Amino acid sequence: MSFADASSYLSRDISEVDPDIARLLRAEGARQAETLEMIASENFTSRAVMQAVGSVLTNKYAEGLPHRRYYGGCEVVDEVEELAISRAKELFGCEHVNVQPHSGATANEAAYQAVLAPGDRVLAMALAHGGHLSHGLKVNFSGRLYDFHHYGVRRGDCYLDMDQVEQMARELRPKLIVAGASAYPRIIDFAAFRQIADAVGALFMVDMAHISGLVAGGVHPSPVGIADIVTSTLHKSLGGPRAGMVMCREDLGSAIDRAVFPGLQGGPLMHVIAGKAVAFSCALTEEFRARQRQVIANTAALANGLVAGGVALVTGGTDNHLVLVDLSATDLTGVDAEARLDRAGITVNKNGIPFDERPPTVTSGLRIGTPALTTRGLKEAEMTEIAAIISAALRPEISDDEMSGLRTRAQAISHAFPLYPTLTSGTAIG
Ligand code: DSN
Repeated sequence: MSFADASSYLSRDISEVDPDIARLLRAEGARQAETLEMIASENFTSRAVMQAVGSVLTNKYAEGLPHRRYYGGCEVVDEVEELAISRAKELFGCEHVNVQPHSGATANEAAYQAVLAPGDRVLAMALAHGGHLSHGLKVNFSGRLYDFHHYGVRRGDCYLDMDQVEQMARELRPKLIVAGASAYPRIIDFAAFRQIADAVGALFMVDMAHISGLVAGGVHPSPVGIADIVTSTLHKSLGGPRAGMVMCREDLGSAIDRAVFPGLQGGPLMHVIAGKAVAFSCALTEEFRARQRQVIANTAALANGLVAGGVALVTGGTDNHLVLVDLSATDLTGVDAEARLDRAGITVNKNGIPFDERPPTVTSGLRIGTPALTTRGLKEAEMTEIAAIISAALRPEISDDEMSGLRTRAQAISHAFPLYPTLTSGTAIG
């Protein structure tokens, strides 16, 4: 192959090399821009993060830790990972952090592997009450390897049942207690969990994936310094690249590092670690903290508007970045409601609610979050209008004409807040 051929192979634009994928990137960019993205675990990351993730670092192998690698040529990526580590420590105030986990589930796997042996007993929140599959679902690695037991929320008000947590902890004497949720609209009292863990001699871990942006922004109590181990993703409320991380006490650091590599992963994704460093640096700014305050204000406005529109919410409201709509008293299922909002131009996900009588593939709930739209610049007034659109879309009788009127209203909002106006190709580079 001549140099000219190599240069052409390396430099051609994706639209030339792979028009199919190029078309789909443009289509997804348009979909994200044209609709109102309200999946509570999603966000819009910055062009700067996407530039790091789309960078030459994707070419580099760097198994090991900074200055202790199994490959040559790591002097630059060592600096990248050191920056990610020092910024994460500054942002969350943790003693030790491993920034290599590819995902939140892998971060949790590393945490378990560091402190548990297969068969050890763990107490965590039930998925059906808002927990996460990597917190011991039977078909997940966690439920297959470890002896998970689950606490939930109270039947009356659907707040976390700390009496049940304490009672189960005293009966079961778990080695580890896990707090953290993917569909819980209220503040989690980490100090109360710590007291229970101490009373029964358990380690305490928090998976703060959903709320890590709120924690970084100072609008949700931090579990760092309370829990022995804190795991997170980067791409939810924190707004970084799709990835995970583990923070812990200094004395657990080497066990966590060994669990990540060589325990679970091979080469770290250095391009994504660069994206994490960029995201941490953005999260250290006042602009980011103001945005997290706006997330809370926006979710409160959304909740108030939905309740005013006759929509029932699990716990009656929210303290954080999401609401959980309770459809159990209506004929609508979660599946129907998700489809209706899709037609109205609003993207959400069906979600089980506590004590749901419908199966997880159907559900009686919707989870609706505000981080992505807050990043896009929407404020309380738009949230009130969105709540009105959602309330109307969920009414028992709605005609096609009315639905298309709702879609026009949703589109008016999305057009007023352009997303990535300079990224028409759907990519950050070129
Ligand atoms: N699937 C994510 C969520 O939507 O909450 C959690 O991994």
